[in-house]
Amino acid sequence: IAEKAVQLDGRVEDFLRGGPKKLFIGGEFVESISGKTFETVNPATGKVITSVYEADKEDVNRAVEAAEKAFYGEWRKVTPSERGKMMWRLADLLEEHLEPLAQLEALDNGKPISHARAADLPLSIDHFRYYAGWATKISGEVIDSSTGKDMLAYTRREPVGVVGQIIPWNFPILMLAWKMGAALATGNVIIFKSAEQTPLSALYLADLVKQAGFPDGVVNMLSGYGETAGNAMVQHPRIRKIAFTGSTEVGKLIQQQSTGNLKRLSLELGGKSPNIIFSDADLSKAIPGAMMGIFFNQGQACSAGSRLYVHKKVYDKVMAEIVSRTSKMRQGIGLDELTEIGPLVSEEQFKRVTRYLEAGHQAGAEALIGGQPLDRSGYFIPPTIFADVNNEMSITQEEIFGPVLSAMPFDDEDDLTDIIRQANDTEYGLAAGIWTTDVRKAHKVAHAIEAGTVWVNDYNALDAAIPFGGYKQSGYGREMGSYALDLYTQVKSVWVNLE
Ligand code: TXE
Repeated sequence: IAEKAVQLDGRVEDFLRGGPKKLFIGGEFVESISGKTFETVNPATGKVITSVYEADKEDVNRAVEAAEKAFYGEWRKVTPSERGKMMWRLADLLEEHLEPLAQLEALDNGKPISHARAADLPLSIDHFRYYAGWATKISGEVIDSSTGKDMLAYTRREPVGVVGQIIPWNFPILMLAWKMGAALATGNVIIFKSAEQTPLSALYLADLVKQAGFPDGVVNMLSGYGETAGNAMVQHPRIRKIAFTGSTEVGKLIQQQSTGNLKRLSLELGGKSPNIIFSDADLSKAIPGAMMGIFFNQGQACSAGSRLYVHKKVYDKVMAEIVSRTSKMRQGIGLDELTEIGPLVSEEQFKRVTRYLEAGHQAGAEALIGGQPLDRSGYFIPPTIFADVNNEMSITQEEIFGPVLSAMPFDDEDDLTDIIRQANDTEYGLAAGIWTTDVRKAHKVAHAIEAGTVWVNDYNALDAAIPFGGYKQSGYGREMGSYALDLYTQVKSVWVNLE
């Protein structure tokens, strides 16, 4: 157990001082129209950090007005190059404010501060810089037509307009960057809603958006609940697109609720990703890779490698080593620099994961380590490894979203059919890992796996340039890389009769 908190940065203290944190609409920090607020809780202690204004339908309407005003006004006049510069400036500001933002993530989400400093923030900064570069590279084509007339036909890639972005609580700043980067580079205006569990870092960042020089109304930040503010965004006829990351359940709801207004959707949903260790793998890499695959961010990652398949020849050795290393992981409050695994984000998640632990025990799975919530304040679930599991159990089929690994040996690695079948035996298809030194096997399995990302001899590698998204019920649309530009542009064909 690690427990010594870092000294809070003065900027975090300033930010948290005073009354409830305000919404950011039309370039101003404003109270919600209803005046309602909600509290945000430190998951390491269960105590309230502060409260924030709660956006509702009326606030969404107000944000849409502000966004449209920007879209048809000031934002139009900003050149692509200037847009890119603003995004780069925002990235620079994020870099300057890396420490307070990392601290807010650790405080509000519970994640280890060392991870927020080394992963969440640097990846977010890179993301804005990557898309800043795209701002000047959005182009159409000139296409020869066969109409027989003298025609000039060309395409333009135009922004969608007012886009809604709804994110979860597991990577508050990083998910914000994933959403905003491509949308801003392509000239859209944004209504953004953070998750109700983790509203703070987005509101801190709102001030940086202002400093970076974006015209008022280009970025609007709402804090609020899914059923109210989120739903109002989904139903709003003048929000032309929703980009959502969250549960498959809510993804389906959003699809149903937006049929009436035919919104464009991109959905990045849950996962139950397989991680496969073949007997020829370099185990010195595969073992820490499998652990990081499941325990990173307390298992609260859509890509978590929650199903571990290990070839029977090395199964006992691998499991013994994983258990031994797991027993040495330091669990504690996110604000301690030595913490490797923090609390879960909320009491609700804590209860949910606890129920899965019970389901695992009841189904006859053996907990090699962990298996019971920690008896202390805060929402701590220890890293848990279940063995003797099969593909029928709920713990191997459903997304647990906690530090809970299900491990299974597999028999045949010459004929790959069976392990591929097992890996694909899920309704999800977000990611997968393969550990082997055999190139042929690596590519054969990578091609056969039904998932949007496959890592070979690595896990959880991310880069703003490499697309990410789901197969099957893990959603559709690709964020990151050039692919995300398609989510935020629409193509117009212009015909000019030259005769
Ligand atoms: O997610 P929700 P929750 C999974 C994970 C987790 C479970 C529940 O398995 O245990 O979902 O988490 C907004 N209209 N993932 O309940 O509800 C909500 O306000 C519009 C996987 O926190 O999906 C928040 O901003 N928006 C996942 C966001 O959706 C709505 C990450 C996510 O919340 C809404 C998070 C509605 N009707 C959870 N209802 C991943 N794949 O990364 C809720 N929201």
